[in-house]
Amino acid sequence: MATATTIESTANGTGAQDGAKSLWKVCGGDETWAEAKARYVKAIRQEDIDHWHKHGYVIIERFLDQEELAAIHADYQNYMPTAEEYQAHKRRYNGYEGQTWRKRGIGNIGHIRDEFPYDGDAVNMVATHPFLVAFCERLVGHDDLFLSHGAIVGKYAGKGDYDQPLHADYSGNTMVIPVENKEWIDIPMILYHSDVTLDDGPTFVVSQEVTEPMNLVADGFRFHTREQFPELYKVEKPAVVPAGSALIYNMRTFHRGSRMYSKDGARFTQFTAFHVKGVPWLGSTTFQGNAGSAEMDRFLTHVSPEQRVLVGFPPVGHPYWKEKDALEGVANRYPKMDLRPYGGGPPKVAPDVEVTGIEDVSGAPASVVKVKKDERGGSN
Ligand SMILES: O=C(O)CCC(=O)C(=O)O
Ligand SMILES: [Fe+2]
Repeated sequence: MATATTIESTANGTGAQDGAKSLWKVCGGDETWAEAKARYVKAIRQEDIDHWHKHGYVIIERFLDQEELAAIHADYQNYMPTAEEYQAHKRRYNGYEGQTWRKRGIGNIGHIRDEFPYDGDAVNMVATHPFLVAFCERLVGHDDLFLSHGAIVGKYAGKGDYDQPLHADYSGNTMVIPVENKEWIDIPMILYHSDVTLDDGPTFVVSQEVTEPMNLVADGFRFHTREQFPELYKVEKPAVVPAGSALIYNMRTFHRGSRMYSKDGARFTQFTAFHVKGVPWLGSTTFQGNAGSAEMDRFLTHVSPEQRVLVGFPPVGHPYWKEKDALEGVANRYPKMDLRPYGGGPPKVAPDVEVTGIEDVSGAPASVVKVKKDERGGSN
């Protein structure tokens, strides 16, 4: 079992657990995005911002509350087994990797991974959680951000060896190397949806106070092994955290996944990142290619206009909405979307009405065809 000192715990939760509103009450309509973000802005502590600047990472404990976590776990079950299901049906799941495209020929590494967006409001909302967005806005000093990626990951005791060498994450996220200039920054995060003890394969992190003087980002290698850099492994610290916490780090921050020692546990995490908009070498993903999927339709119709902007939707007030057919066409494409903020009309159909749409092979108009859920087409 690992024995390193854990990252110092600062009781820095967002107050969400004190009865404040859960995030999907935001989309439920009793709080606007701006109000929710303002609430979370107040929860940001200067010492956490300072910690991130000094060390290249910060742990925020319990930014999610129990209600949010319960809904997140329910969504995960659409994509991957619980720890108990995995233990009871190992043969069924042993080769299963999830539906991620991010395999890059590295073979089965034991975890299960699925990419954003999802058929699940909780995991969709967490990827663009107002606290995370507010925190990144504070780090960069403006709100011109874009979601870089989102992924849900399950690691299961016995399914794989999750021990990694120390690395920075940039190699799969940019074609160049991340520089120190924060004008061009991509800010990665790991969200822990289950408790992480030393036995559950905590993420280990090394302070940039140690790594920056060594110039490790510029040496051309992703992985920095224990044999080559024993001094780094002496000062790495494990992120031992309660469920609902986040590790917010930097593409120059050295960290690693570690071995699971528990006999039957599972560790559920979500990887997200936000990058400064308009910088072509930042961000691993564009989400325009997800357009027309049931998952993207679900995300777009259930979130606020501000969250849509994070994945590449035109903002409120943009000249796009004045173009001929724009409002009408988008309303027909997404009959559940409220286009009033853009100058259009209210939703054409109620949220619980099942509709097919432009991707439907029958070619039926989006707003009039009712189908059973399991017959649903790819897009509203
Ligand atoms: O799962 C973890 O704790 C970290 C994994 C990681 O750093 C990676 O896969 O790049
Ligand atoms: Fe990593």
